[in-house]
Amino acid sequence: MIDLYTAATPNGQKVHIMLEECGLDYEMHWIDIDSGEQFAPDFLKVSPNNKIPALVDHDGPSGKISLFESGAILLYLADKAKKFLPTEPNRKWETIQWLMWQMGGFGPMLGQAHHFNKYAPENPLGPVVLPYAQDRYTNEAARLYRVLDHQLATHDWVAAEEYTIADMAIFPWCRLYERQGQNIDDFPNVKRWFALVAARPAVAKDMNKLEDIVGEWDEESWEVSFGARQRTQQ
Ligand SMILES: N[C@@H](CCC(=O)N[C@@H](CS)C(=O)NCC(=O)O)C(=O)O
Repeated sequence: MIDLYTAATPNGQKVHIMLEECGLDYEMHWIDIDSGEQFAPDFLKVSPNNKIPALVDHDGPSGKISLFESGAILLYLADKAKKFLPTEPNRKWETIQWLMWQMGGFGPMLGQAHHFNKYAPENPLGPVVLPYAQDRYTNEAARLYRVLDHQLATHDWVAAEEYTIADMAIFPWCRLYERQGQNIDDFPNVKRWFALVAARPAVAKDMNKLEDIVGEWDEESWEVSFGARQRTQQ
């Protein structure tokens, strides 16, 4: 049995999709990251970085195991289920390469684009800084979408000529393209691939579930996510 600690965000959604795709036995525990539940001592024991997703597998290969970081969790589940990570070495490493591209670039940069376009207070450091940050991350997000679009121009799936954990990691970030300052029509291959992934029953099931879980965002949520609460932790 697997306990998954998660929220309705792209990093959580990657793991929801993988668990559904693999048909593994799991229970979801929703962590309200807007109200600060990620700072609860019991959650920090599983996820010392105060972030979802985190997972506890009571039936791991060497007994109970607990993991944080969505990329590590996807690799763990692929290894456990023997699914969605090819075994042929070139295809396996190509998949891991695109997974790392998402973990190190596509996720963090799109996250910054989202932050400066939606959450940053007006001109926090002076009149020039906010537009600079918005441009910097919106442009970098567009560059990364172009890299993905180029890859998908000649491939049905992101890596290894099959549906893998790389697709699952990248897909949820593309849902929020508007908040990242992007127009999906600028990336027609991404658009085609997105529809292909979204049509999978496991993915559609998760997207329906997430629609019911959109939380309220207020000043306190901002403080929890970006303010003093983050700096006083640990
Ligand atoms: N690199 C981490 C990023 C996880 C992450 O940023 N989680 C966010 C939600 S998408 C979170 O839990 N934020 C709460 C906080 O920072 O306090 C992963 O891929 O698991």
